[in-house]
Amino acid sequence: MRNWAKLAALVALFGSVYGHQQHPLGDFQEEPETWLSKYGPQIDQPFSGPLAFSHLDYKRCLEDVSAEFDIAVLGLPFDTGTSYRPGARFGPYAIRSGSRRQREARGYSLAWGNNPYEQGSKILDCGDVPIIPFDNALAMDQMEVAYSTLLARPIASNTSVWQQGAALAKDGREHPRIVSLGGDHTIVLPILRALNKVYGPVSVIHFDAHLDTWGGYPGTVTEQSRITHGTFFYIANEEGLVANSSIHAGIRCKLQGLGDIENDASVGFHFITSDDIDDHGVPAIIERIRKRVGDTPVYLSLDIDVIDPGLAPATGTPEAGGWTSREVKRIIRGLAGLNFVGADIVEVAPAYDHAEITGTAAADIVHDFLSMFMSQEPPKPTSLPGMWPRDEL
Ligand SMILES: [Mn+2]
Repeated sequence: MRNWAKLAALVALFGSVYGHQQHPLGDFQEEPETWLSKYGPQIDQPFSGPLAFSHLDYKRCLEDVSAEFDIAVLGLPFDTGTSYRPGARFGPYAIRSGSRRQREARGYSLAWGNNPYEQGSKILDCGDVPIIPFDNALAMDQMEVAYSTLLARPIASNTSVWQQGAALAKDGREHPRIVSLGGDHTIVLPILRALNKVYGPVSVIHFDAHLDTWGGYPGTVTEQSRITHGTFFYIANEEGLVANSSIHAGIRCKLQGLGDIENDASVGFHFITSDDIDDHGVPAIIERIRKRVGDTPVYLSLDIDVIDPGLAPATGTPEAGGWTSREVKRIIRGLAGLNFVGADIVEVAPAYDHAEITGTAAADIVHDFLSMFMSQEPPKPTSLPGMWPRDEL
């Protein structure tokens, strides 16, 4: 055993002397190569980096008055106005997470024929409003103040793609536009209050399975408890914020009765049911919406539950029999050129998601909102080499 131990010690000694390259005395070892010199910038991959919408610049715009933008993406993580499943306070996180495969360098879509990030407008992720989750009255005020704060900022670009913006505003100047990431649908009330100060009453294009024009839920006896994700349009109408040229799209919820529809009309809405897409098709739905709102200032609010729960399960009040994401995307393309003053996507509650289905769909629709804001008219059918010619459709 002693001989074996000696042999092992000798092998170890030779290994330590001859196993490594020797440097002559006086030959200083070179500095190791840096990441930058060898591999270049520390890029964010789709699955890495800080979480901003589509890897946009992220600034805390509410406090950073130097932040410049024409279009702000703003999170409103509020979910204490929901009647069934809570959890939409995580919606802004889920939508940003779902957007990670989107970026400026790969923003061109065939369907739109444009890249919204390369149209000359500065789009910025302005972070989230720090909304109190313990006091809804306070939360409403925080959301209104935050939205008004960003609306009041000067626009960033000299050459705006939104030529009609200044003409719509009461003060005759162009204001930034905000794409809001909810949050439950209640967030639209403070948003409409803020928009009203700049534009007056606006028409609403409302994608949703539900009307959201109910006067109140049973037992809501205080003023604050009247304000919920199913009643905010009723309150908004009481306050004169909604123009009588508004329209719902995708309605299929159950009602208390036809009185709900009469009430809905009194709040200022016409409506398109989910079945209408089978009976009339996408082009007729687009035409109906465009005719209804005309050239008024328009706010677009999209509840993710307009999409079938099979394709967007993570939401507060799912309803079977909805539209597909593709159908909704086609309708949105047909709305380009209307006088949009803002848009939102709400009711994404990722705790109920599977494989990020809902977050991915919502992020894709936000990309459509940006393209819609950038386009003066719906995209024309294109004919590209290798593409199925349009006249054969
Ligand atoms: Mn809703």
